[in-house]
Amino acid sequence: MRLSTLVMALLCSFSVNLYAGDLMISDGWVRAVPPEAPNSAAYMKIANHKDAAVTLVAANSSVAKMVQIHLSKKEGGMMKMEHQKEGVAVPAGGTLELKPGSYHVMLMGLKQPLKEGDQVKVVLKFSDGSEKELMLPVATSDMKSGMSHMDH
Ligand SMILES: [Cu+2]
Repeated sequence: MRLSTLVMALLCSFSVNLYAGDLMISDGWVRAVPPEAPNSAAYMKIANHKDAAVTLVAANSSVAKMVQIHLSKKEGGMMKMEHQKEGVAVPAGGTLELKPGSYHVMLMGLKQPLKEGDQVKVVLKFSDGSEKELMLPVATSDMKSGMSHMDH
């Protein structure tokens, strides 16, 4: 009995350490745009290691006047973007992928040009009160689609 209590305690502390991150963000990038472009978007994968769903409720960035979470969808043959006012849930144990043609963090009213090689700070806010501050590289969608042109 004593031993199993000890083992339980060890297991618990182990899992607390292992999942201290809870939300893991990877493969983040921001789309490079021409200098006159008013908007861009940030993409990333958000893995939720908690046993409860967490919602990405908001985001902000110093490079844009306004930041919204959008979903691109096809409607009547046209691509349309829909503001996700309630945020987007990341299921327990699941991953939310923000990618071109789907969910994205919309950077609206850019205050500066975004060119390849730049770094952009983006802060994500979640329903559990946590925030993630990211430094994301600016890249072209070509580089990220797996069809990069390596000939130059
Ligand atoms: Cu958008």
